[in-house]
Amino acid sequence: LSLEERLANYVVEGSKDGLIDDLNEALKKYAPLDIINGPLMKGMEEVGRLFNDNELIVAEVLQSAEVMKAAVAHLEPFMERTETAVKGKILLATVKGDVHDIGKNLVEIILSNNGYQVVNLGIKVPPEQLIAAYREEKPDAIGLSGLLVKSAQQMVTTAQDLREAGIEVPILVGGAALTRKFTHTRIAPEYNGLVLYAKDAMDGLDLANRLSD
Ligand code: B1M
Repeated sequence: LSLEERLANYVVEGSKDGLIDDLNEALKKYAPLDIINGPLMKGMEEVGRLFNDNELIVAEVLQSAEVMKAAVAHLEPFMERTETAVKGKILLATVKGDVHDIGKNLVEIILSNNGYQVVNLGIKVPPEQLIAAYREEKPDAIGLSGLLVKSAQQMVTTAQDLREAGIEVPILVGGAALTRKFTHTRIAPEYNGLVLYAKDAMDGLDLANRLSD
C-alpha cells in the first residue's frame, strides 16, 4: 500500500500500529493540514460509508475517531502558527444532542494557532449554557458545530435563543449536516447578527479573519 493508503487505513481499521511512523513520513512530503484533509479525511469518509451500510458498529467508529484524534494531536505541533496578538475571542461548541467533536476541535486548533483565543465549551452544549458562557466570556463571535441532521435544526433553535437573549455577535456554523443554503434560508433569518457558513476549518479561519479585519 502507498503511504496515503496506509494513512487512510489506520482510520478505517481503527488501528494505531505504525501510525506515528507513517505520519512522520508524510510530514516530509505534506503540510500537516493536508495530511488531515487528504488521506485521514478520506479514511473517515470511508468509515462513515461503512457505518451507514451497517458494516461497522458504533464501538468500531469510536476506535476510528480515537485514531483520528491521535493523528491530529501528533500533527498539531507541526502546524503553522502566527505569533500575533489576539485577534478576537471565539466561543466554540458542538450543539445540544450532538457528540461529534473532531471537526470542532480541528477548528479550535486552527483558530488558536492563528491568533484567536478560543473558549471550547465541548459537546452537547444547550443554548442556555452558550448564553451563560457568552455573558461571562464576552466573545467576538460564536462558533457552532453539528454533524447530525437534527443538529442543523438545533442550530435554528440555538440562533433563536441567542437572539432572545439579546446576543448579536456573528455566528459561525459548520459541520457535515449543514449547507450554505440551509444556513442562509433557515438559520440566518432567526438571528439578529451575521450567520456565516464554513465548509471546513480553514474556511472558518478565513471567515473569522474577515470579521476581525
Ligand atoms: Co457519528 N454519525 N454518530 N459518530 N459519525 C456521522 C455524522 C454519520 C454521517 C455517519 C453515517 O451514518 N454515515 C451519521 C449522521 C447521520 C445523520 O444525522 N444524517 C452519524 C450517526 C448516525 C451517529 C450516531 C447517531 C450513531 C448511533 O449511536 N447509532 C451517534 C450520534 C450520537 C450523538 O451525537 N448524539 C454517532 C456517534 C459517533 C461516534 C461517537 C462513534 C463518533 C464521534 C466521535 C467524536 O467525534 N469524538 C462518530 C463518527 C466518528 C462519525 C463519522 C464517521 C466521522 C465524523 C468525523 O469526525 N469526521 C461521521 C461520518 C462522516 O462524517 N463521514 C458520522 C472528521 C471531522 C474532521 O470532520 O466533523 O465533518 P467534520 O468536520 C469538518 C467539517 O464538517 C467542518 O470542518 C471540518 C473539516 O475541516 N466543521 C466546521 C465541522 N464543524 C465546524 C465548525 C465550524 C467550521 C467548520 O465553525 C464553528
